[in-house]
Amino acid sequence: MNTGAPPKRPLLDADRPSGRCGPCVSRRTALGALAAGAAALVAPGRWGLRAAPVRSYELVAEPARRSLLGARPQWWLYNRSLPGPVIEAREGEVVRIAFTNRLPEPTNLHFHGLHIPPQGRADNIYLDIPPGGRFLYEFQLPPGSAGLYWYHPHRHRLVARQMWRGLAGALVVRGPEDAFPALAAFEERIVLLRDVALPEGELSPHGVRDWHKGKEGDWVVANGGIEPVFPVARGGVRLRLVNASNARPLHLARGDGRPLAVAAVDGRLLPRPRMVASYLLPPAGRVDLLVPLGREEEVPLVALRYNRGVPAPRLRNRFLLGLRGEGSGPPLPLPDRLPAPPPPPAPERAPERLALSMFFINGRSYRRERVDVRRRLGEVQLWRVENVGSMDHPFHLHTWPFYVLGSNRRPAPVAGWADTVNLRPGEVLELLVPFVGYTGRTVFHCHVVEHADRGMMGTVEVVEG
Ligand SMILES: [Cu+2]
Repeated sequence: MNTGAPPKRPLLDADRPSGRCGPCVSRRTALGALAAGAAALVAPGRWGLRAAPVRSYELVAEPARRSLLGARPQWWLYNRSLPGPVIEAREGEVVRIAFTNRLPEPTNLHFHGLHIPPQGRADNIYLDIPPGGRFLYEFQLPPGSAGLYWYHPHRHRLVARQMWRGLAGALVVRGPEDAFPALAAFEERIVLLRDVALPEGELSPHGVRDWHKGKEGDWVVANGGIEPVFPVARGGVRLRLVNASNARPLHLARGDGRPLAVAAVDGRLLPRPRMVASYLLPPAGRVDLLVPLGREEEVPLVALRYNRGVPAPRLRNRFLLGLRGEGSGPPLPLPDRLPAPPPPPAPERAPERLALSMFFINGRSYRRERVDVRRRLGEVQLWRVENVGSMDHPFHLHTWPFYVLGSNRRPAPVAGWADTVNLRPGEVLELLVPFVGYTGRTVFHCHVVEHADRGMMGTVEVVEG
């Protein structure tokens, strides 16, 4: 059983994520090692692979100036890029990320949505990588994990400010589903969306009310640009969107009034494209849209108004991005079915009830040393999550994707696999959570990251059965 224990091999200075860099490898040497790593093989994995190829990346979190909306604000970025670079690997491969913190405060990485160990060198949110520190992340992508994910900081109490300053990037896992012909025919475009506010040319600092409501901006940036238009050469595009906003849900629709074809939620395919008039993409959520396009056809993607229960700054750009057909053939047909992962088996125990309200889950504020939910490896559990507060709270569980069964509200969210679901005030959601694959401790929380930083988070621990 893989419990996420770190591999027993010398790795940069990763065992000592401290600012004091004793046997620190120089940047040049590290880069050389990474280049060599691209062809390296690791020991046999838990899936009986004889050897797994390694995908190596280097990520540096650091302050950087970058132009936007006529200003040149100071951001905190990965590799000085807005958004951070796309991390891409295949199921079964090992992802190795040499991470350096050049921020003036501690940070770490969370791999949002990935089913990988919640400890060791994988999705370990308890790491505290100080200024000047380095860490080598390393994890193997399990079978069935193909999909769209993203990475961002998860150092408790510092997440909201670090994300607001720009730290986020997409992560895509390739798998057999990507070769499914009716899907593979579509061109792919990964777009990370987030809102910003640049009063006086700099990112606005968090104010008291921002911690209460969650911080929102008045512009939405798409892959670092305002209202980009993407050419589509193949007769259609699989538009893969990440909402990397701190708090703003994006109420997506086509600007031409036609329905959206939703092919995947949180990176996981649906059994067939679902046609909807609009789609609410909560903070941290992902959605794959299929957009067939004829030659010279243009499809705008817009954000409709949405009331999440608190006053929000009005968006200055309702137009988020455009798609322009530049292919020579006719628009692609929508697939009539997709290779969706099957639902989990029925639950084994009485439901776990979680009540969400401002800064609390079940009336308690987060404490790192307290375990709120303890489960045995292999159990499938029904979670009944209720929003007893007065504003929307998007709920996220690390490590174990869940299956949305239903809601007491209409329209109900798309039933199926997810890792982040929005709850309206008064809404009760039923989720099936299979605690499979890994033991260990991690968190569930509201993904209005200001709320999580202020304690709206709990701990789940999965122990050997
Ligand atoms: Cu919240």
